[in-house]
Amino acid sequence: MSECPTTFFGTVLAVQANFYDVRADRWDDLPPAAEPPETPPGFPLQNPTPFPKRSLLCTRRTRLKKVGQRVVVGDRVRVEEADWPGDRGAISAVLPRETLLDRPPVANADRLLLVFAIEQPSLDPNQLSRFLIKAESTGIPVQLCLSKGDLVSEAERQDWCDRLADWGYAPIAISVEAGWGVDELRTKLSGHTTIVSGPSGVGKSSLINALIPEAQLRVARVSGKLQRGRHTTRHVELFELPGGGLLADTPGFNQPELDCEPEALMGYFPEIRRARGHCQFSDCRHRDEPDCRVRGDWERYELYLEVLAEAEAVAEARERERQKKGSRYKVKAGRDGQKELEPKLDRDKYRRESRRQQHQSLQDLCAELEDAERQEAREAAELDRPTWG
Ligand SMILES: Nc1nc2c(ncn2[C@@H]2O[C@H](COP(=O)(O)OP(=O)(O)OP(=O)(O)O)[C@@H](O)[C@H]2O)c(=O)[nH]1
Ligand SMILES: [Mg+2]
Ligand SMILES: [Zn+2]
Repeated sequence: MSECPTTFFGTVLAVQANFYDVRADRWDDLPPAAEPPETPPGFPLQNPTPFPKRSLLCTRRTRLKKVGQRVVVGDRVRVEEADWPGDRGAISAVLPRETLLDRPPVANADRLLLVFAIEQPSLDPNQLSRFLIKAESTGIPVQLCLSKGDLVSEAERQDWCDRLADWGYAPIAISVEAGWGVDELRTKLSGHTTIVSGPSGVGKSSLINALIPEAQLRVARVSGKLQRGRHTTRHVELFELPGGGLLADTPGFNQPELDCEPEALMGYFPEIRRARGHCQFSDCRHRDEPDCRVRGDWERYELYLEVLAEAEAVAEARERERQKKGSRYKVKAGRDGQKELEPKLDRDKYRRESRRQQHQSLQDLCAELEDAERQEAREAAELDRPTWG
């Protein structure tokens, strides 16, 4: 197969240990190894793979490992030394990411599909709101889906849809069991890279199986008093939608951790985004500022105040920690005029210490400083990019 491309661009669909399943982006570049292997009549393939073959199992070049370049599901990558018959290739570069979700790690998603069951487990508006805030904080457009619609009356479904419309969302109600709503959702997701998320047991995997029968994801009965799922899904993988587009199932979780900045929070409420033009103050938190017109008569206003107070408490704690760290180090001018942090030393204690001890404690402090810097870099990186989950 000399005409096979040995270098191509593709998308990482799954990651298992140090192997990456990479799907080539363009079919027409690919080898005409299009014929399925001959099988004797009467012996159909057990698991027929689609032809022409389009994905390869790849490793990551050592150079990428050395510079700490991670490769995650959804990454667009360059593959070299593609060996099509041997099903091997090597990822040599990762293209810049459009988006990056942290937990689970997925790159380049442009849709978040938030699935909540109306019953089993019953829909908790507070929990849904927290998921929505978290989803909004990623900056990726959110589509809401109300699942297990067959378990309630049409009137109850409509009530939920109306209520969520007041919040600013346009949910799609579905029933995988009864088979309705799924087509509408398929049309919405076509051409997008979508992360399916939501609490455990709401039917995420069942929905993906309905959209993509080949996915054959495991589903499990919800159980116990809380009607929780069993966290059946444990790793992330992208599946191709028949009409184009990619879909990732994710493990369900029940309480998203909210760690957003207080001033960013209002941007995560459609109700506030809608009404912001009416508030005359540019830096208003819409709480007790006199004459604020955003404050008031919408359903989730109390929840907004509650989450705002939480976010402020987290921000204050973070600031206190930063100041504490700051007071342990002083800024001094380095040899090349650059500012450097130097640990402040307790003078009396310092004088009493032997040279060996001094050396030791400085080493400790340096290590501490390095740790603090690493932690700060981690925190900065975390704040810079969206996190989910
Ligand atoms: N009545 C009804 N049950 C459903 C529907 N969709 C899924 N279920 C059931 O809900 C249970 C949980 O479904 P899963 O698809 O495993 O849920 P999940 O969200 O993937 O759960 P985790 O992987 O734990 O996060 C299973 O017993 C499904 O059969 C539906 O439309 N109607
Ligand atoms: Mg699942
Ligand atoms: Zn205001």
